[in-house]
Amino acid sequence: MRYLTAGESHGPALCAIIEGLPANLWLDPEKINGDLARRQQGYGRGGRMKIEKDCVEVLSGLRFGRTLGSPLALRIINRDFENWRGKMDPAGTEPADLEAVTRPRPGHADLSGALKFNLADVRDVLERASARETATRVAVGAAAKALLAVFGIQVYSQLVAVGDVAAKTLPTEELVLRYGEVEESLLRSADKAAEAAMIAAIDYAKVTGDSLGGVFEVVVVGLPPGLGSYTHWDKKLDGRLAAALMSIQAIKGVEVGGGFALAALLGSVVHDQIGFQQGRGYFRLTNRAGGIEGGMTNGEPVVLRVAMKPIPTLYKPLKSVEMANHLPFEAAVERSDVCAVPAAAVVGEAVVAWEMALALREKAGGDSLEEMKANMANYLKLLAGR
Ligand code: EPS
Repeated sequence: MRYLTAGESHGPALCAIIEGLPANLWLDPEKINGDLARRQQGYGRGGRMKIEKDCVEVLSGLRFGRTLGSPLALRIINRDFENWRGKMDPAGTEPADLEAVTRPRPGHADLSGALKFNLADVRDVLERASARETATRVAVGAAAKALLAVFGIQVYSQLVAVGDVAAKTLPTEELVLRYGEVEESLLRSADKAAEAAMIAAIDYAKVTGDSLGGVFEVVVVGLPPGLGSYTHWDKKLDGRLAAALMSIQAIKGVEVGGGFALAALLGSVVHDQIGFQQGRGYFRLTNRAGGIEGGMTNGEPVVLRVAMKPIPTLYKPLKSVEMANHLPFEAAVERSDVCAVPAAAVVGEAVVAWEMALALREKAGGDSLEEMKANMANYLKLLAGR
């Protein structure tokens, strides 16, 4: 199973092609739209989100809501393209008065991208480097979630911090039970006091022309043991999840389970002790490993924490160099998000869902959902006898 995405932020549309979903999976485009809407929410977004109302069109691979086993093609229209006609048209002649962007913004792909691809107009870089691209990844992730749901696997997210304001996160079992509170929160946090403090921090950053990052958590429950593998470096699930999360724009760090904090502790207080119960099988007494040992799921919930840097597009100017004459200038912008950590959490769910679905496809194989289910049932039967 694999996917590709294409699309510029202010071009006509974003697209994705997913190949390798099993046949006979029910996929509701409205459910995909639900996740697209969740990504657009969150306190701290800028003016662009008032223009867009992301909506997926399924162009192939689906017949009356059921996958055919053929590639699924998805399209999300950029409503803002109407405002960029004459500047972002894929065809036609470049207008003589087209203004090139030659002032790279610190913290963006602008400068390195323009040098790497030998592009004179930084817009050629920033249009694709933009986090707008994450809309396609959320659509792809929603398809992966539909597959996971058939096998009782669910993906959740919550915020851990915005800037230096930390929230009390819900432990996994409570997160599942009280997820409605997280979903209703403007900052994906059930901690009301922290939510208010986070909003105040974002408001302050906004009036001072600044931006804020933060930390979010992605949790996956209902996983069988044995997804991923210890046998080779590129099969290790923790590595694959970290790579997927690090590939989201502005992400600077990923922790699995206890993460960096475990490095300071003694082994005897870190490792999750093993228990066994008839009917339940093997389990861990704690979950500091975050559900992954030896690059494989161990049957406990997978818990990942992800750090996002502050958005680099700032109203407050930062020093940069004009590429036309190498003279210094102060980079500032007209429109930006102040904080997009809640949106990034939804994107995090999507890329994690994809990696989990991939690992599940590797384990259960099959060309149809029925074949996949039978293979999975057989594996679970085998586990029940161990
Ligand atoms: C982004 C800049 C802003 C964000 C955008 C990501 O867009 P614009 O330049 O049009 O104001 O709104 O995010 C999205 C459009 C989105 O859908 O999340 C950037 O430079 O990365």
